[in-house]
Amino acid sequence: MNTQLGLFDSPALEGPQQLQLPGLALRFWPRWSRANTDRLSSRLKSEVRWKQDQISLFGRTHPLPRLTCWVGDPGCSYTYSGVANPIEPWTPLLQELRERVQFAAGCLFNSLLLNRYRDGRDKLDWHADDEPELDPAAPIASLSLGTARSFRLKPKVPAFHPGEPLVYELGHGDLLVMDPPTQEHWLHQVPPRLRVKAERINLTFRVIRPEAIRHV
Ligand SMILES: O=C(O)CCC(=O)C(=O)O
Repeated sequence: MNTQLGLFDSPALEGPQQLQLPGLALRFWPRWSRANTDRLSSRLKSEVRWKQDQISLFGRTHPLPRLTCWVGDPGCSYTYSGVANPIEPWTPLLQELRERVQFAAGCLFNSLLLNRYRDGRDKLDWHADDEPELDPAAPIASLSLGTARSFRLKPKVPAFHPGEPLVYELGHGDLLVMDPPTQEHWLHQVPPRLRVKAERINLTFRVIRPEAIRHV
């Protein structure tokens, strides 16, 4: 299939692999985006307005260990780790990605958080995407591009899944959808991998609750 942007030649047509555990529901399409993912990564690197946030920990300020960008429909602002994010508009490329991910996930998304891990030192600590402005009834769809990194999940209550965290090695073009009530009961992280020298970009499509949308 050729699109206006020519970035998707053969989107995966097979159904997702599904995993259900207490409080957790995942859908996973390995290599969901098969063609031109290198071009897609390089366009995202150059077209997205990446920013370096600072976080406060124990009274000291540190750079967030990754670059980020928050994209959304008007009024869809988002604050996490005490960082309020300016809303960037959808570019044609991000809009095309949104439409394709919506089709796979079966949900209309109004916002997107992009994370850019410059190398294996960049990381994301244990957390759930359960901030009050996010719609808890909507899935979160995560598209990975670039070098593979481990994505780990563990329950908030260990008895749900005793033992080691679940691990997905999220590689180039993989799509992982976290369905409700995963954010309510499970945490996830991207741990550091010091031997990794290459970049990874991750896009998480989200739904801001209508009541939380600020009309200006
Ligand atoms: O980089 C990833 O795979 C996960 C991103 C994520 O969990 C988040 O932005 O909350």
